[in-house]
Amino acid sequence: MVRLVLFGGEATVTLLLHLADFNERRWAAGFAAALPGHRVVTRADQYDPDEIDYIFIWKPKPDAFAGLKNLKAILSLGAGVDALLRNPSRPVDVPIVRFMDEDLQQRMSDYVVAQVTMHQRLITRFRRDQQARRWSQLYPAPAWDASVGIMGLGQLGLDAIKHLKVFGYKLRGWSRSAKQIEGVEVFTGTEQFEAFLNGTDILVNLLPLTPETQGILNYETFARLRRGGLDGEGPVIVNAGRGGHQKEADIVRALEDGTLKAASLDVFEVEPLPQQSPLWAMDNVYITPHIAAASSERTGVAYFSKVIRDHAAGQPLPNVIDFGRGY
Ligand code: NDP
Ligand code: OXD
Repeated sequence: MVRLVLFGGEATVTLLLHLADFNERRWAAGFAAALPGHRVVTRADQYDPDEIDYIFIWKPKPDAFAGLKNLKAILSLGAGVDALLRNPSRPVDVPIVRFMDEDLQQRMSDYVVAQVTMHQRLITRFRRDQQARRWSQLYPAPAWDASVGIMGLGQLGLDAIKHLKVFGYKLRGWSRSAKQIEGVEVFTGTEQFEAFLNGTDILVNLLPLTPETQGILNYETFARLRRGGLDGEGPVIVNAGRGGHQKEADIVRALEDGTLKAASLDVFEVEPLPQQSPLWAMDNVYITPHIAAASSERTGVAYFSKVIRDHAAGQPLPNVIDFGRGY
């Protein structure tokens, strides 16, 4: 049995799982196997809230943290922590560790590459032709004529850039702090946002949801994108950040009046996307149900078991959220 030293004495730690939309029992079994000698409980089990050292969480209920007075860290199954930061019962001084690994990056880059190549190859146009049984030859311009703008140059944005580069796209990126990325034209902060948009045909959102980025995918933003790119099939947006980034009424309006030519949306203001949403029926909208990049059970258990073991042995926590920045 592994025995861990916790704050000077030997102790067994207790991990509580609080997961929605994921198989809580299976993750718990994974953690129990990876943390021998420690206690792993789910919300369905009997436990004393005072004994919970760590909570592993996704889609927290409003009272998720009620009674958890001795928490040492909040472990987020998601890379995005906006829902955790908004949770009314969250103890505000307990550090949040978010998930991030190569597997998650690769999944997101798979999604981004699939959407970007689909739009650059004018699939929306050829689908319209197919529906009309129309044989209309148009040869899509090569990748280097298409300008892809990535909002958010963090763990996911940088990985997407790495993968898109291979295809030859003209790449630009936008972030809060200045950066130099080889082969990418980088824009910084609100003052350079318009210039970033002006040269973008395919706008990919990989920002975290914060008060500053809420609603950033709005009509004004769309109207600033480059017109006429992608053989007249641009501009296009791809949103894999959060639904709170997009104003869906603005997306519908922009698609209807031609300000946008197409949209790939993985996230929505309300999830599941309500039946009455007009987005469902628009043929230039490509909907996926928040599946762009799921956290892997295998690598997630390995990652957080190590976080717990290391932290219990006195090591610092990795990937801790900066409460001031909100991500
Ligand atoms: P990171 O924290 O690594 O990177 C965030 C990036 O956004 C940074 O480059 C940061 O700038 C930039 N940024 C933040 N605020 C602003 C701002 N106000 N203006 C300009 N740039 C800003 O995040 P990740 O790449 O790991 O993840 C991004 C998001 O992807 C997550 O928060 C989550 O919401 C979403 N996601 C979605 C998934 C899905 O399945 N749809 C799966 C996983 C994540 P700087 O570099 O200067 O700090
Ligand atoms: C995440 C997500 O934040 O899946 O990891 O949305």
